[in-house]
Amino acid sequence: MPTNLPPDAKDKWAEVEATRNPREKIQRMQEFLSLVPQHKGTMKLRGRIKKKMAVLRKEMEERKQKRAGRGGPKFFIEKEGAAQIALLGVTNVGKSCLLSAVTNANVLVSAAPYTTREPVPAVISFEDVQFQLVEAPAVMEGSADGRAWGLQSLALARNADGLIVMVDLSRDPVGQLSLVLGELEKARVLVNKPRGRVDIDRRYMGAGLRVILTGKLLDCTMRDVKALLRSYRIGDAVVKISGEVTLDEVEDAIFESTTYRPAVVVANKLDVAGADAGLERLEGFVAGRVPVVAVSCEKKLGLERLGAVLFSALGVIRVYTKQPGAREPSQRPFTLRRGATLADLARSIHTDFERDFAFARVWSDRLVFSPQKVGVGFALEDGDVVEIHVR
Ligand SMILES: Nc1nc2c(ncn2[C@@H]2O[C@H](COP(=O)(O)OP(=O)(O)OP(=O)(O)O)[C@@H](O)[C@H]2O)c(=O)[nH]1
Ligand SMILES: [Mg+2]
Repeated sequence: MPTNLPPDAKDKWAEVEATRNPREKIQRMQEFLSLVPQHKGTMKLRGRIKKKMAVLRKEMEERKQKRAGRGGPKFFIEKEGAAQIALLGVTNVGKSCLLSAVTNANVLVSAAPYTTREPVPAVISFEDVQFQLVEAPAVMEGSADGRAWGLQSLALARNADGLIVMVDLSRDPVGQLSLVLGELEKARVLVNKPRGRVDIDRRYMGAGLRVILTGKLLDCTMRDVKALLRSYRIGDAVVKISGEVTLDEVEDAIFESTTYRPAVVVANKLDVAGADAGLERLEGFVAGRVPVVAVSCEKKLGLERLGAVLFSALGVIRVYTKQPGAREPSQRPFTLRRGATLADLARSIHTDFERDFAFARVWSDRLVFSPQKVGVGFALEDGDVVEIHVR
């Protein structure tokens, strides 16, 4: 639905974007809200701006606490391993129990609600790769509006490479999943690949406006897009549009971009009576949109499948490098994302490697001739053995 904002509201938003100081930014946002007409088309927008203001307020509070030496809550956990996975769910579904079952993290499992109040990082292994699993404090109704530590948990999800949403099969798993997905959506995190996406990268003054269209505009022309951006005084930016996108979606991206995070639903407490019926309802609701893994963390049932499902959902591939002339490849793989090329591999080994790259030899069962001599654009797959030759 179009927001049909009046020009003075759009001008005000340009002011918001230009303001760096958080206190002033909140003030400008408040002014912006007072200029937004109250109708159905602006309802979502108003909600989102209020959320943004809540995030800014929390961040200011956090900084104040840090200065006072009281530590304060953690929004980010430094990444380790092939990917960082945020473990989310309402309270008491067994998130800590999963950590204690599959990692060596020292966490408290308890029947009391809201036991975990700070993010807990841990390491989970699958074959020869390691992922970082971070238990987020419980998500609840209102998390995205700043209730309790909700904003931290959602920031964790936004910053992670993938998500596990855990539900308890003995207590309305569909309701729990909808609640968590709803809060994620309010925080602009989607678990299903959107049809298209818009990225607005604001640049310095005088840089000009460049719109790069690799997808398709569904209900408008390039001229409409530029006119819309200009009406918000966005004159210096690189705007990338891929997939299929509507003009409303471009307008949406002006306020905040949406992120997509691959997710796996872990359905816990399979051991409890009635869990089977819960699982059936859950699978009906999910309808194949994301993988569902049924487990019992307490009885250690079904957990052996988790690593492989995460590995495939995250699109991780392993590549083993070999020194020219060596007989065996390295034991420890480089981990990359599906679709990565030799250029990506070379870059992740060393920046010089990409510059000096001459050719590579790749060993794989999928190749007709193995080893095959290939160039820098060659698309790698899981299990490839690669020997890079430099100039
Ligand atoms: N029957 C059964 N109980 C479980 C299972 N996994 C966890 N529990 C119980 O569920 C309760 C909550 O477990 P936690 O792991 O602390 O839950 P959490 O999701 O980390 O909860 P908070 O951190 O408090 O939000 C505990 O009493 C666990 O013993 C399971 O597979 N089966
Ligand atoms: Mg916990």
